[in-house]
Amino acid sequence: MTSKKETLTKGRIIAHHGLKVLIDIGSEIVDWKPPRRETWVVGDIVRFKEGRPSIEKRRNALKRAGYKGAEQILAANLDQLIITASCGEAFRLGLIDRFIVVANHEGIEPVIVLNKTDLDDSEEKIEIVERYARLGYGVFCLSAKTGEGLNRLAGSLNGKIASMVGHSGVGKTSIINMLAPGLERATAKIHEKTGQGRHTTSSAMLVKLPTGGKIIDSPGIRHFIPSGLTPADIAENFPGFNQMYGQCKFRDCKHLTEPKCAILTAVEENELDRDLYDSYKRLLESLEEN
Ligand SMILES: Nc1nc2c(ncn2[C@@H]2O[C@H](COP(=O)(O)OP(=O)(O)OP(=O)(O)O)[C@@H](O)[C@H]2O)c(=O)[nH]1
Ligand SMILES: [Mg+2]
Ligand SMILES: [Zn+2]
Repeated sequence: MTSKKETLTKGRIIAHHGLKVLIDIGSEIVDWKPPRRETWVVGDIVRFKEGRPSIEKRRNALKRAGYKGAEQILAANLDQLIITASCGEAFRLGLIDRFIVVANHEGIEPVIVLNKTDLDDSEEKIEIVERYARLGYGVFCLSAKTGEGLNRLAGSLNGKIASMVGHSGVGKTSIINMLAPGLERATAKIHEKTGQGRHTTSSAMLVKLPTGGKIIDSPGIRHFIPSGLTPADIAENFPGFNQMYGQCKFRDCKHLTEPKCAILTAVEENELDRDLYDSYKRLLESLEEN
């Protein structure tokens, strides 16, 4: 870590460490304190010019709305968003839909992982997530416990930077531990009473995989409200809407009560899942509330 200033040129932020970030510069990992009033996140590329670091313009960012318009950036410069759910929990498709919208909007490829297929309710849950395969998204059903299905996921990650998101306890860290033997990040049993996770992972960390590619292990997320998206952005990027999008009578159609709305017609004619449409309406409502 000596003479950092002279030798560093470029690196990628892999974690936060107190007030500092950890930067992978290839030959080693160094820490650095970001300038005040700047938000540096995992995935950011740091460039050093005459010893002074700055982050490069992000090609995309995973952002969520916080309270009172505050915005939290979860990660930057991603190729893939791995939206993770598991058997053994009552997962809400709405959360998956929201992540898909944000990924589509940012130009990040969304894929769905269903973990814990070793559990009893797997058939029922596989059927539910297959809806996303029918819509054209990559769906990976696997078990971090038995290892089944992990190779397929590893193959899809090769050469990419991905972030793994989902509820606490779905097994994000367990999957990453299996993909990167020797890593051994902490995991914890879900609460027996509530069936929920314990928020074991407390901050994001980018992990290099021996099979190629990088994956960010992130803390569990219960609610996710996208940040900076208009209702039109939501409709344009909503799973299943793409075929009908742009075919409504009114150009500013919000697909709620408007006449000759292509989305509403598709729901009526069973060409679009009513569940998906309801999830769209709930997302618009939660944006308004926020
Ligand atoms: N049966 C079964 N249990 C699993 C599987 N994968 C993970 N688990 C268990 O699920 C629990 C939660 O796993 P974690 O990896 O800590 O989950 P996480 O998504 O990282 O949770 P947070 O860090 O809190 O967001 C642990 O007890 C794991 O052993 C699986 O494929 N099958
Ligand atoms: Mg974890
Ligand atoms: Zn419409």
